[in-house]
This record gives sequence, C-alpha cells and structure tokens, in this order.
Amino acid sequence: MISPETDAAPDARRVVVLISGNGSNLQALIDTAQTKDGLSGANSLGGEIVAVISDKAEAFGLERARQANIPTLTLSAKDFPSRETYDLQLARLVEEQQPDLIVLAGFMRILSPAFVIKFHGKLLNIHPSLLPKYKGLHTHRRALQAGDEEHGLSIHFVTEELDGGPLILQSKVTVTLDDDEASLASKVQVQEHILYPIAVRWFLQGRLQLISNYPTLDGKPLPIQGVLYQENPSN
Ligand code: NHR
Ligand code: GAR
Repeated sequence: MISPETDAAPDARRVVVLISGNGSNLQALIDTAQTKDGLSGANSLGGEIVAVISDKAEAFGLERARQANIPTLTLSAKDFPSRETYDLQLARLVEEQQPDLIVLAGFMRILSPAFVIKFHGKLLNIHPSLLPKYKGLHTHRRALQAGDEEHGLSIHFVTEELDGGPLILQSKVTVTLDDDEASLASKVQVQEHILYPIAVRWFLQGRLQLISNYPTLDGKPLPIQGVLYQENPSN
C-alpha cells in the first residue's frame, strides 16, 4: 500500500542524514531514493530520508533537502554550553524520527561517546581517505604532502574511536602529478557518490549488519579493510 502524502510505503526504513555543508553526498542519496528499482518497484535506496539535520544554518545541503520535500532541522553548537548538552539535544531530535539508520554525510562535528553508544550499529560515516590512513581533517592535503600515489575513501560504522570504526567499503583513486587538493577532492567525491548509496542500500535491505562490532554482509564477516569497490587505474 502506498501512502498518498509521502509516496513511501508505511513500513519503509527510516533514514536521518546529518550534514554540515554542501550536501553532495546527501544529493546522491536523495537521487537514489527518487529512482525506482526496476524489479521490485521499490525505491533504489531501500528506505526513506525522513529528516536532514545540520549543525550549520547556511549549509547548502538544507536547500537540497527542501527541494526534495524532506523536513530539515538546524542545531547550532553556539546555542549550547557544551558538547555534551549539544549531543544530548541532537540525540533527542534524531530519536524523535525513529530512524533505522543515521548517515553522516559531511557532518563535521565529533560525536560524544554517549551519542555514538545510543545509536551503535545504526550510524554510518563516509571519510575521504583510505582508512586507517589520515583520520581526522585535511585528508587530501595530507595525502599530497606524503606523496601518495593512491588515495580514496572509506565508509565505516561510527564508534567512539574517531574514524576508527569497522570498515564497510573503500574505493581508490590514483593521484596524478598535476593533482592539487581541489582536484583530488573531486576525484574522491565522484566515487563517494557511487558508493554511499550502495552501502546505505545494503544496510536498509538488512544485508549489512554490525554484529558484536564486526560488520557482516549477507551473514559473512567483511574483510578488515571492508569491500574494495573498484580500482581506477585510469583516473
Ligand atoms: N564521531 C565519532 N564519535 N566517531 C567518528 O568516527 C566520527 C564522529 C563524528 C564525525 C566524521 C569525521 C570524518 O569523516 C565523523 C566521524 C569532524 C572532525 C573534527 O575534527 C573529525 C572527523 C570527522 C568529522 N571536527 C571538529 C570538532 O571539534 C570541528 C571541525 C570543523 O568544524 O571544521 O568537532 O572526517
Ligand atoms: C565529503 O567528501 C566527505 O567525505 C567529507 O566531506 C565531504 C562532504 O561533502 N567528510 C569529511 O571530511 C568528514 N570530516 P558533501 O557535503 O558535498 O557531501
């Protein structure tokens, strides 16, 4: 049965996306949710984005969400005395949405242990490096400074250890001599927009699970580096 207002099945998996900026990864998820799966007729994401929450009022991703008729919320850190009080309110807002999955898509705030523990096994992040290399910020700059020939992205379950949670998917890009931070970032983003919808769909279809801190796909443990999606020798 289709509910007329949202066009989504009443039992659709519920996704909350957290952003801070441009929201191009959010856009990739929106586009996938707006595509029908040829075989089943269900949407290709396997669920519905029920809310987009930003810590920055000016994030362009909020505009993308509005364009797609997705409810938006902004929670500014400057309105809270501490990280703990901010995260408590963020957890409340997220919980109100009764999400099956929470997706960090360029969300630039470190989440406190209490938040991460509350949503354990339901929290995904996309990080622009081949983890465990270059946790934290400025990953493209650091890869260039190190003279790396390969760079890439990682999708992982979020744990208390910053950018240290179990890996799900990785994709590599080749660094060329003419690359600068911006060109490398856009190469990585092209891959991000392909991979994030895949990982989200795996999760929403119940194929991807975190079982006592080990990610499994179709019941089988993933390799330590996650699935390597593709090599891009010509990039
Ligand atoms: N929280 C936990 N607990 N664990 C992770 O793995 C997390 C997380 C929160 C965000 C995304 C992450 C990334 O992919 C992420 C993973 C922000 C910072 C950061 O230093 C670091 C890593 C990530 C996101 N943020 C500064 C802070 O003090 C603020 C920087 C800014 O506003 O520009 O929160 O890279
Ligand atoms: C993405 O490249 C993502 O990997 C990175 O920020 C970009 C967000 O782009 N995330 C981080 O650096 C997390 N610290 P978007 O807003 O266009 O999706």
